[in-house]
Amino acid sequence: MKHPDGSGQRTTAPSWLGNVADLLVHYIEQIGVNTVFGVPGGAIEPILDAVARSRRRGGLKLVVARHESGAAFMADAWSRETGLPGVCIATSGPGATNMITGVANAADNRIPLLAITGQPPLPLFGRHALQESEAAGIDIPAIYGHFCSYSSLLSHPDQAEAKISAALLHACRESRPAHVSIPVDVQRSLVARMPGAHLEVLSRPPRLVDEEALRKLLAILAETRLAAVVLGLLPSVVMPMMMAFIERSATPFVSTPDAKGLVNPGHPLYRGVVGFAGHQQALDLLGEADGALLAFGMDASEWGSAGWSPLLLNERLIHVDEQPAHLLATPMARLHVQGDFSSVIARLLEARLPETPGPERTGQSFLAAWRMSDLPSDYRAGSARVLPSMLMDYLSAHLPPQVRVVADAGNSTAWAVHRLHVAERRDSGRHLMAAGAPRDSRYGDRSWLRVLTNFAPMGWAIAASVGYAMADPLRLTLCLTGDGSLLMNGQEMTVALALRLPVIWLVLNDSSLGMVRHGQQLARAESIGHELPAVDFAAMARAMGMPSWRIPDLDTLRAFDTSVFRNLDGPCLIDVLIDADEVPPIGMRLKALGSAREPV
Ligand SMILES: Cc1ncc(C[n+]2csc(CCOP(=O)(O)OP(=O)(O)O)c2C)c(N)n1
Repeated sequence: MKHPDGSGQRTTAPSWLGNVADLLVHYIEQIGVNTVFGVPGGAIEPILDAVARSRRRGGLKLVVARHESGAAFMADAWSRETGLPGVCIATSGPGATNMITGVANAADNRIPLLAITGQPPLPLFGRHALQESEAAGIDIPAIYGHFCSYSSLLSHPDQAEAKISAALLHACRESRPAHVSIPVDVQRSLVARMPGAHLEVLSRPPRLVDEEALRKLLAILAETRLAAVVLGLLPSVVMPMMMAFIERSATPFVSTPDAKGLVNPGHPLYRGVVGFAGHQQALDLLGEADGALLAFGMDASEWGSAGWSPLLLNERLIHVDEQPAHLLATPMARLHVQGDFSSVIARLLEARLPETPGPERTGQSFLAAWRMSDLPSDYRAGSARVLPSMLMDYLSAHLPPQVRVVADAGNSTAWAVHRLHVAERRDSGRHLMAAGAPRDSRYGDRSWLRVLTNFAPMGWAIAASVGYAMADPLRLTLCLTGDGSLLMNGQEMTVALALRLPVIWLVLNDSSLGMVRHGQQLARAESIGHELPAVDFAAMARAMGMPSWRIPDLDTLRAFDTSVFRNLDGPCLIDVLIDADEVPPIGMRLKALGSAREPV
């Protein structure tokens, strides 16, 4: 058999021969991953060589980010879209430290990721080799070990199979990042054994259900009124069953901010978002209705629970989740049901629970109530600039079917969660399947809004949009971001340009760190540190080679040619100079920080 590096070196037995880097690539491919994200460097050259060999066979694609945190954000988004672990690669030293924010963000949001870093050759350890990154230098395995489910240095080629498969299994089974750091000489070492692990089968988390807890749940629901269903970030594949249960039991439901994209905002039983920038209507439902609250996939974080609202987190709560970490956050619940979502929901559907109609079940749908109450009063007449609220209404009206909106940390998330209501115009994901995308897409085709509820690093959405678009280039990705985030991470836009990915960057340009500015004002704190220079981002995008538009006022927005939203030919940028004074819906965050004045 030919050596995988194409050198012509031949061997008779064994029938597989490659180096440690080839073995790493083999296992990454085995679990179905076809794209890896990274930034090159000397200490990972053999891994890139192995990726190049894989590419020639039609295997892995390498997407080169501009900063390693961008590579991790891209891998994170790619994972959310495909349901497979994301893979990001950085060289030793500064490459590995740059990647930390992206991997930590994935850890805090429980996204499966394999982070790979390089090291100088083993014999140079302890001698101040350039970018030495183990115990005698900047100890990268130890640093990553603080937030990864697995972090290990491969100090001998014979460890490769055990450690690479352990890292991938940890990532997949625990839905968290895992990390391996591989010295460059170990990467090059030959492995003369057939790869023996079967990760394609073993990496799937078992579909277990706590049967006793499920029986208790069915018994409670047989005799207790179900007041509301709370939807957290569920795998999109279970949403049809979930909605069947909600509709059959005629139960009003709310969503957390990150699950808003799974829901049709016009559904007659939907009552809005409970959580950061959420809706009073959602809290009213939880507060007024007596009976059980049945929550699925809720992480009970600050942003995901309206600052741990007692209306949600109380003894009426029955919490169903696949992840023990989510359940640990609700010790006040009446019942925890740990188990695979589709199995639990299937059992609820089989049980045919009695419907207990109440007045709120016939109440007004979220969108209808929203149109009647919030809309007119929020507008501030007379501003020539575009109000962010108005921009959201404009986007709600003009965005095409199947759009995927990715909102950045800052006011973009607040406005999108509170005010962007893209109607149910999505398909069933058939176009994804036609394009050969993985079938069991976890958060894939059904979610139109992607936001973070944990960690929330500025600029995540800019790089994440590249990862989402790589996973599904047949759908428009619209990135809502702020000028501060763009100045922090805007370089990643050039990756989308190089790959001609259909991403629109829409900048809410207010010449300030808007969330900080408004937060200080609302809290009557000192006004400090939020000023940004007035930047023409449309000109910046043109300098990068990207089509762009600048929208300085309302009239220009009204005249804007919305066919741009249907162009899937490559990335472009829309720089909207917004009215910086409209107050964003961020009061809940201030309450949690303890800096809110009453009322916010
Ligand atoms: C990496 C990082 N640094 C700092 C923060 C704190 N922070 C949260 S929002 C924000 C301002 C964001 O400004 P911009 O991107 O312009 O968005 P805007 O709020 O104006 O829409 C800051 C500094 C953060 N979340 N992430």
